[in-house]
Amino acid sequence: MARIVGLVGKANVGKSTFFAAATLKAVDIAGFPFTTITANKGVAYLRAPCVCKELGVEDDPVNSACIDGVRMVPVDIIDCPGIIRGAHQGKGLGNQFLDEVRRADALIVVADAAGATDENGQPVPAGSHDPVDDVRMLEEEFDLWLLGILRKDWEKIVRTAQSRREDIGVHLETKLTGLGMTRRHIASAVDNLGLNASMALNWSQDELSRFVTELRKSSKPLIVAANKADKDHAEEGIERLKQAGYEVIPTCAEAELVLRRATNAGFIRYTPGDRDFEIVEASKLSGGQRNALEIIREKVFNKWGSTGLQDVINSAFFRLLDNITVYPVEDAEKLTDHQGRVLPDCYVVPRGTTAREFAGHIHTELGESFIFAIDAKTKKRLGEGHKLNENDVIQIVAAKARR
Ligand SMILES: Nc1nc2c(ncn2[C@@H]2O[C@H](COP(=O)(O)OP(=O)(O)O)[C@@H](O)[C@H]2O)c(=O)[nH]1
Ligand SMILES: [Mg+2]
Repeated sequence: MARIVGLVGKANVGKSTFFAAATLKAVDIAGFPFTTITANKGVAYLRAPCVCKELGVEDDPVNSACIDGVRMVPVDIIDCPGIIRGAHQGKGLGNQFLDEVRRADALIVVADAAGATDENGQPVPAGSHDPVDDVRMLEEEFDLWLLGILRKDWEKIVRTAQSRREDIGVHLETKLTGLGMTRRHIASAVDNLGLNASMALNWSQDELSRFVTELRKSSKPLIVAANKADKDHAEEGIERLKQAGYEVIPTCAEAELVLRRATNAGFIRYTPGDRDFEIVEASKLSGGQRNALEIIREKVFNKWGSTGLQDVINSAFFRLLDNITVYPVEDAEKLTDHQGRVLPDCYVVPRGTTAREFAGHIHTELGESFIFAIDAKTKKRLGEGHKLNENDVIQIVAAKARR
């Protein structure tokens, strides 16, 4: 429902460190029923202002956590295998890489901003490799792979569409659904390029290539995590990435991992996304630990404001995927579930989700037997087609009550 974000990039940029940090429970969350965790799929958390503040109530969260009015809401992310040149021909873990990426709805491209690793992830002097190349390689490999898939059946697809006088989108969609690409993505790619879909057989190789690139951009939007921002020469790399037109956020995955571990050990107080941390009991820390924390403060917080991880995750889910947070309740007056817990859950859903679709997200039966919804803030009745807004608190009234 909130869709999935994939962590991608070449070897040794810090993808696994990012994944470990992002999925390390920094908060206590009772249960999150609809997530299956596999080897490289995990639960990360979005940071959102909790509606409890706005409503002036004390909440009792279940599927998420509320830390001083900040909701940490679970979302799915996957750590994809490293990509190398030639991946589209199956080089390295190419096939595995593309199999993971096809599941992702948006990508966080982790890059080595310090430019201290070459194309294959081998160490080189800092500043000697341009991180822009790494993002480009990923885009190029993906595009070549997609082009290969499309070329295979291009004539057949286009001829079928033309003979039936149907839009190519209809036939392309069947071919591309497994890649997370829909008719909407196809149509927007055609439109953005000003191509004529009914003349698709006459598209030049160049037009087909540009179509593929546009399709990737609309179906797998990306943001760059300019990682290792704590290292020398990182500013240069970050500047280059920005100049190249990418949406870039400086990150320090390693620092975030240290901070979450220190939080869990009770050494510091820190909520992911905070712009500083507080040492709880300095006497508990060894000299080395205190030193490490001071370095993080100096090289990360004083320089960049935060570790950047939370900003990247939030940007991917809220901006790239245009999701909103919505709070389901079973009693719109008391704002509770059937156990009397106030604002128990917070869901991340695409903007434009209707009241009935939201009911279906909570429980299939609830969607099927939907009668109407109640906006707990205004107490107004909402019909099935009503589009929900950010931070709505919604009661679903259905024929078959959820047990
Ligand atoms: N200085 C610095 N090193 C980092 C950072 N993130 C990861 N690393 C280091 O980079 C190396 C590669 O990290 P890893 O997560 O295994 O990269 P992956 O191959 O992309 O999954 C490891 O030695 C990490 O400790 C960071 O933000 N700053
Ligand atoms: Mg890794």
